[in-house]
Amino acid sequence: MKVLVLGGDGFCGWPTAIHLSANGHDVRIVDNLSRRKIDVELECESLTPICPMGERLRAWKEVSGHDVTFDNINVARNYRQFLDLLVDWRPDTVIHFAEQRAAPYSMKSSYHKRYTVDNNLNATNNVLAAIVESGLDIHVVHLGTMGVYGYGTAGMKIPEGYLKVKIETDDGELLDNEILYPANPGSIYHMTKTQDQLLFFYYNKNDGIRITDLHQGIVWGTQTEETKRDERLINRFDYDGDYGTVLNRFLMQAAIKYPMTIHGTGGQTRAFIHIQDTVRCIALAVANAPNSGDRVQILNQMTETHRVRDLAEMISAMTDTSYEFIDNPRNEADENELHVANDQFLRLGLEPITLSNGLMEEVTEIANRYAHRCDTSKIPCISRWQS
Ligand code: NAD
Ligand code: USQ
Repeated sequence: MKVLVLGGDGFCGWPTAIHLSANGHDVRIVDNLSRRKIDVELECESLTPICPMGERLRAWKEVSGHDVTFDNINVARNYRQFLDLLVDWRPDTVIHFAEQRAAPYSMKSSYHKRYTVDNNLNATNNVLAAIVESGLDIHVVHLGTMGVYGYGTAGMKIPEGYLKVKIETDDGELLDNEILYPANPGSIYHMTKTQDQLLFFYYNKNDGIRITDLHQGIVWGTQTEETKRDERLINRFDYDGDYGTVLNRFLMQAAIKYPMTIHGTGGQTRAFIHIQDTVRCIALAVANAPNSGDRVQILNQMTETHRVRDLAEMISAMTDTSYEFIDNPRNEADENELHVANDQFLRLGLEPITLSNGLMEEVTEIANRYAHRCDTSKIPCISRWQS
């Protein structure tokens, strides 16, 4: 299959691109390298030494024999260039990772709010409008987030995208219906993902575009089978207060004996998935496209849920590192339960990597190995949700 990977230079996009290439797909990457430019803005780099795109692709050709090509296009801005690429190359599938993905970054200032909304919504709308204009029957696989649901459970497991409801008619009759699960975003970034859902709903209804929206939990880990094959293929690892996600931050903090930074009471429960499972899930989604006429297919891409303070306790016991409860810079519930349905990926054959069998390897292989590259002044989360 011909697969176009938008955002293929990023943390999830790069390992996905070479995983699909290893599986025999013809892969082409589109990225505007905005994430690398944000590193310059934030004066912080990936803990792991990531290579420039050209070197990554040469290394992949050397170790695998496969060609993956790269186009530097801003999908949110360069509509014509993107449309021309679709028409010339005629991909079967477009995987859309090309969005600003950090909640704290999206909340730093009005500039960051406006950039995130502008970039994410225009990128998604341009992808969909260009597919319609191309006249091609392309399957879109989008990386959404568990955060579109909020993190409550209303006494039941969060279903996969759609909520069964009963509607009372004026005659008092009860009708069964299914609606998109009510959106409940917790940051400007998460809000853009709830808006993406409406764009998908509309273009699917009006133009019949086949769409899979993957509501992904927090990704942890760094390496996959493919990125481990050569040092030049190494994946990025964010640990700073804006882009670092909680579990990877705690692992890195443990490696340098920096007290783990628990926000508030640490009673926040979140969904997690290892990066190796992310790339497997996306390969499964590519292979299992919806049929023409199907509604948007939504899958919850997560494998386990954990409370933030339990993660800190687990890592503390493993590594003998302390933790601290600090004022929460975010506006979020202190404590929540979270139960999530993920039956569709399990049915498709996903065998999850759990924290218990992957954590120690991550500490020793990545966090300890590159600890000397850490700038500890970049660890605190200074982006506040409310002034
Ligand atoms: P990332 O920032 O590492 O990668 C995103 C890539 O997209 C970057 O390489 C960036 O340069 C590119 N990009 C952004 N805007 C673009 C544009 N307008 N045109 C072209 N390229 C553009 O983020 P990631 O962690 O790989 O996340 C990828 C996707 O997965 C995001 O949409 C994110 O919302 C979603 N997701 C990530 C996580 C996580 O824990 N990392 C969890 C759930 C969902
Ligand atoms: N947290 C801490 N200490 C830290 C960092 C974070 O206690 O040092 C807490 C946060 O306050 C929050 C939780 O950990 O309660 C998760 O924060 P996070 O930064 O790991 O995750 P989040 O901001 O939700 O965003 C990440 C990705 C985003 C993705 C989302 C999936 O950056 O792209 O959409 O996870 S989910 O959380 O399921 O919505």
